[in-house]
Amino acid sequence: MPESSAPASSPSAPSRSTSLFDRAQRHMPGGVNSPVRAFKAVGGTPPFIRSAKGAWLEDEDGHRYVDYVGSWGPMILGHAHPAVVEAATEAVQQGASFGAPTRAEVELAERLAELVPSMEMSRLVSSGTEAVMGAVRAARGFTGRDQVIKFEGGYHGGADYLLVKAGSGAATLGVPDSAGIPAAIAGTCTVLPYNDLNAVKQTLQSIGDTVAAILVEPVAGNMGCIPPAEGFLQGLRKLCTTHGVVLIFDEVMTGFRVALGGAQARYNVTPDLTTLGKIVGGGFPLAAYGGRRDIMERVAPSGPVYQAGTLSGNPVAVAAGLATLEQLTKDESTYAQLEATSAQLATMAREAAAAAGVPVTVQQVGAMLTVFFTEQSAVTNWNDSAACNADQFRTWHATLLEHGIYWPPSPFEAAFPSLAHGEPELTQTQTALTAAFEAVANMP
Ligand code: KE4
Repeated sequence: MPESSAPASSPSAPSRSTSLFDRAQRHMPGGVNSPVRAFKAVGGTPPFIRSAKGAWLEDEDGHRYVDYVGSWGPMILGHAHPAVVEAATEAVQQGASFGAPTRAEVELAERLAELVPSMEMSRLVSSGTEAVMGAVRAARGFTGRDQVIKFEGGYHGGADYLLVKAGSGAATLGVPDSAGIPAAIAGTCTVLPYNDLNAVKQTLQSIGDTVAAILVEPVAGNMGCIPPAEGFLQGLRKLCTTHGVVLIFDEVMTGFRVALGGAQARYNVTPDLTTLGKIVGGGFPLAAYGGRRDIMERVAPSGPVYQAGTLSGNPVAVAAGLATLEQLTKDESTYAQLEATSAQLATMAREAAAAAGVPVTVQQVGAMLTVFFTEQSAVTNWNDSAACNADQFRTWHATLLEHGIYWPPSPFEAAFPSLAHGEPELTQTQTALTAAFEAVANMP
């Protein structure tokens, strides 16, 4: 990360982020283009980021932060990785977008089928939301059924019928059931408690012949990091097969993060369809859905399930995605390194909390983790996560930020270490964690 170049604003003048946030709120809802960025859950002015490199962000006032948001997951290599910058630069010089088939899209579809074998066929889109919408529509078209089962606290993007008891920013802002969703649409979604296999079994026994799909985050990340209970994913697989329901793993967050082949590889459970996003685009607008050939062949133009997109398979985004996957697959030790860094961070948080006498539960799977402010020994579902101490999280987050650590600004998110996080970053993080937990311990 280059040394900060901006002259720090004088203590009395408002920071540049403050001035920009004031301007932003005049012309953008909440001053942001995605709600969680507004720091509503933690308060204060969100730093406006000017640049990033490796594990570091720099804001408009020249403040530098160790970044654990990583653009909400995509930046697993670290920011501005040379191979990704080179690939995207070369691609854009050949033209930004053609709206026509390209070689690179074929190469990425082949790569996805190789790295995620359940994705025999795939369709590229521009966001995780689109990928989930495409997968659900394919499942509905394939089964001729309407109902979708999701889990409370699960977040799958902005499709109307899925913004029901949703996690992530929707939960953060207290609108898990968004306004603007017609009851008839919301009624096509059945919401069950995460990790409750009996609830799924009973629901399928009563309405199974109306259920097109079960949509699940195989490791929950949008109510904090919550691993699947022993046998949960395997049980979903068995129940879906029994009832002719399409099992959709939403791996937009977990794909290439909890293992090279995603959660389905880590837990050895094969879904019928998978959605990918974030990492697969290397920070560019690219996502994908795919899976069983007999389902995906129903998608237009080979079948009657329509789905389209002007920028789907965008050549610059595909080049960045291919370069990212190449970096993730070139070294046998990549995922051991990610796991070790994340486990070290989790241990540091547990130790700092214990030293300050603050009860927390830290849950980590692969390169994602969450610090829950709770005395419970495990957080297994939305109710557990929602019961955590939001005030303590707020104080903790603000202190981390003061000490140059940019942690996800919501208790209902996961933190994302990258391959660029090394000893210098962890050392600064350890110091900040000590201060942050002491601040919590000293709360009135
Ligand atoms: P996008 O439409 O934001 O690309 O993807 C939606 C989505 C789908 N599925 C899962 C499991 C996801 O986590 C997401 C988006 N994740 C949030 C962060 N938890 C995006 C950040 C934001 O909303 O600004």
